[in-house]
Amino acid sequence: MIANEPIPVYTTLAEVFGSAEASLPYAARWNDVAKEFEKRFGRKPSYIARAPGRVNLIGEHIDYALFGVLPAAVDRDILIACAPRTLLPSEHRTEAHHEPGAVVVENLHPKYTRQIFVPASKKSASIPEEEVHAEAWFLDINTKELRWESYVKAGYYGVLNQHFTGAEDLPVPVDLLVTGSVPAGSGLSSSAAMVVASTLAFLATNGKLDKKEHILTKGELVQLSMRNEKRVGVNSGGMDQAASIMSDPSSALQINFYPTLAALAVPLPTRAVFVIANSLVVSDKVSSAKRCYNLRVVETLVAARILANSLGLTIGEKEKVTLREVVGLYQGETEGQDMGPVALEKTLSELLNSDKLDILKAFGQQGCDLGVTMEAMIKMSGLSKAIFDEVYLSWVEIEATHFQLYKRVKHVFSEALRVLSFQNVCLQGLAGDEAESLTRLGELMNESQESCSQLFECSCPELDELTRLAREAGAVGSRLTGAGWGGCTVSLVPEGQVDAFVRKVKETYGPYKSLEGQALNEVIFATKPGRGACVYKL
Ligand code: NG1
Ligand code: MG
Repeated sequence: MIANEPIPVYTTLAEVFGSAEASLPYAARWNDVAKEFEKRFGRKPSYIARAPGRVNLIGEHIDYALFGVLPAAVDRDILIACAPRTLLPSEHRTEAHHEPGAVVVENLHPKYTRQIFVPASKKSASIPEEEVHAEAWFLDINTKELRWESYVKAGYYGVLNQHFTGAEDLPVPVDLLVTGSVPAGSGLSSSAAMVVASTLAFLATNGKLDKKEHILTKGELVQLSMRNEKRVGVNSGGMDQAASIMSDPSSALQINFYPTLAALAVPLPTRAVFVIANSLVVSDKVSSAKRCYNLRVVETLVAARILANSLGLTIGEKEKVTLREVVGLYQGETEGQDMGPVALEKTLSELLNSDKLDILKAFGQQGCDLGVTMEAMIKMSGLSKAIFDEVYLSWVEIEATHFQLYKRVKHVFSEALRVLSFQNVCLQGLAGDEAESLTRLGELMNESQESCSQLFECSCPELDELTRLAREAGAVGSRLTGAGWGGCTVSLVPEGQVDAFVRKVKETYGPYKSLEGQALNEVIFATKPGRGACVYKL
């Protein structure tokens, strides 16, 4: 079980990369960040925490409905060089960065300026009793706009509140230096890479990673990082953190979230090359969350309850049931049980091919599904307005006049089926015929793109165009990857045809026309599955 493995802590770069030879192309970057840390903070770093970005091959916007997904880590990553500072006696703490748990964080990229922040301890502060939440520490995170340090703070939040609960137990002050090669806002999950690396950096500098009583596992780090990332204001599922932490260089990673987090390595056909191409439209998920990402989370959750009602299933009034759970209850699965892929495939197909989802439609005068209004949606949920608000709206800000429940569920169920089919092809091959396997995988990716674009409405004109051009340039399949609304595409290209493919896309996609050499390689490049997060102890 990958989830039960300990977080790797290495003491040489050869271990980090599997061999001294494999570490060669990367060593300069690791040495640079360590040297620069020493120059800026006057001592060597104690650790470098590393977390990679990921590409999602298939299974978009279904992780928060608790259906399985199939991503792989990429070799682009975030590195955080870090070291604790000695906590001075209280009379010598004359500046903010001397306080317990204070953080000084810098970034090698000049665009991201130095930040200093100090967590507030609710234990020591004179906060009225009723204001004290269950959590012991507070960090001010801006959830309205995208700020780089928010991800560093988010990673710290859970470490503070999970590991510093006793009154005597104080976090050390820490210095951090960040460098990243995952393009931001591109659907390759630079955000999860930042949160995971930050979580690891704070665990390591506080000596919490390999305590004698308890060695942290990959599964535990996924859970902690998932909760941490939500602090930034996007109610994301767990795909990115799981991929960043549990990936393996030999294969893609099938991640299941239900009934518990589990990951399985899925080998990819040997002739399959996945090429990432950036649409160059920046996807700012934080600022657009209320109209895009978080709205989709609410739509799929409310749809799950309405569907459950119409299927005659009993759901507790305050329960935020997911679509995966509804499918399980419908099939007669008991809590904590997993019906397995064959039964899941059967149940999902049955629901999609019946008229059972029609309950989610709202027909307008022309007979087309216009989506339902807030009022109609509350009525359909069978809940009072007060309870509806509490369960579905109190924790999130959304903005919409109509909610597209039918389209969203149709996407989620069909996408979950495509993930199962994709895995089957990878695990069994199509009677050993590689060309046929690639064609089938490509078809599934194209169907996924169509569904993201038409049903889930998370594509954009540039992503639609770039995936179309990719197919014309020789990809057997092409789709957006990550949340969408901008960012990257992933295309499946048969081995040996990658150079010609890249050339053709460069000639036809407008924003690439003037790019050459390294600049072109920054926006369109082949990738293979990379290794998961680790800590390097210097
Ligand atoms: P990106 O766009 O890579 O951050 C987001 C979510 C995932 C998943 C995908 C859509 C975060 C951190 N991650 O990915 O959990 O829902 O969108 O499949 O927001
Ligand atoms: Mg992200």
